[in-house]
Amino acid sequence: MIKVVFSGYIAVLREEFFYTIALDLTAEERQELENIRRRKQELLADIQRLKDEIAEVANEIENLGSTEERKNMQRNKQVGIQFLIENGLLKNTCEDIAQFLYKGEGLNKTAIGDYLGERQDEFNIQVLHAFVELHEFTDLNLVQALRQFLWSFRLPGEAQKIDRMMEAFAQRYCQCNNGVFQSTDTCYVLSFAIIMLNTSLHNPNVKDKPTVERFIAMNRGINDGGDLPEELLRNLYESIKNEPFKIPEDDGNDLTHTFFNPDREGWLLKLGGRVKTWKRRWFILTDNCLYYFEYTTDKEPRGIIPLENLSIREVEDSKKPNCFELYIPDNKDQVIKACKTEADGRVVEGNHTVYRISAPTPEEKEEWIKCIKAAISRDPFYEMLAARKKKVSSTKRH
Ligand code: 4IP
Repeated sequence: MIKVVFSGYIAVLREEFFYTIALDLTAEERQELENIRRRKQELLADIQRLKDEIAEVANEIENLGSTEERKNMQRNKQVGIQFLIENGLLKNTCEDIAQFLYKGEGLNKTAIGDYLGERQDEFNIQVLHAFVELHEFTDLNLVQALRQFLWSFRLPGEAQKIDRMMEAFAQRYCQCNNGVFQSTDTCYVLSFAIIMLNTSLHNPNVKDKPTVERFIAMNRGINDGGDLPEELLRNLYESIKNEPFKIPEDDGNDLTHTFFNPDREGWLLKLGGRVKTWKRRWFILTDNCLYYFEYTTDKEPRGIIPLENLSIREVEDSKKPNCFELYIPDNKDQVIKACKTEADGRVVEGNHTVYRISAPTPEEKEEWIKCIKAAISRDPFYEMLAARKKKVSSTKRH
């Protein structure tokens, strides 16, 4: 009978009741009573813990307000630097500010990136350099150094800021690892080749995953015209393949999306300019140009189409499926600026008012259109990168 009463959860909490009857209990029952008391204490402690947690969460919800407010709050921590300085909590020297940002405790990494990318005055530049110098890259390979660097803040979206920060990174890397690269430009260009490789390998939207051989081929001649050691490139490739970059505070705009590499290659059919014959050609899209070759192994292209000022559209063709066209907007008869190789080897201007192209499958047509559009859209960052690529690879395909 006592057992029945004791077994109920409510009864556990009625201590006084147990107390009054405890005197009449057997040793065994007393032991059981003891156990129940202990459980009661545990339950009460649990209840209190839950209450505290609920109160804490409720408090947080109340303070947070909307997501927008929360973002603003985080951003305001950037303005907080001024506040800390004014109140004597932070010294107004570039070293101290850099140290504060580098430690980054509780700071929003987007705000750190924006602050560091800013070029308001000489002082900001010094902060950026002091910040980069706090990173130790000695004996790290380029991927390891990039992992460390890209984790310490969020790369800003603006081209000029990206350029400034990556330039500072490349300088620091070369300073810590003398002799690995011929110039900081090589380090800069390879850093982006790696960031783009990360996108190609880990962004599920990129179907055509580059092999290590392709990565090596894409980086031919970038060491001031010479090649980097193949083993170095293989190691960098493997490292990225095995582990993607970890980017702070993902708001859906991480590196795998930001640096979508539009470069692409594959077989397509192309319609002739004056004489309308379809030819199967190997196309390579790179550096804002479309190159086509007769064979994949050819050194010289049969034709080069600079994409500047061109647009792309889908078209129906009565003879070939999956067609698209490159054309000059608002124009009917003007010939597209391009060059081609004649049968006798002479390089002449092309004769196309449009380039009509047919892809093997609807999916490939979509991919080509997407990549060509990305290459055409004038992204100032790609222009800067293309300019550096030209600088470091004077022997690359002409
Ligand atoms: C050729 O036809 C090829 O289609 C060429 O393509 C093309 O040059 C020529 O265009 C066209 O006449 P035939 O080989 O049947 O003579 P490719 O150079 O890929 O071989 P494009 O400018 O498309 O390269 P026109 O414009 O030269 O006629």
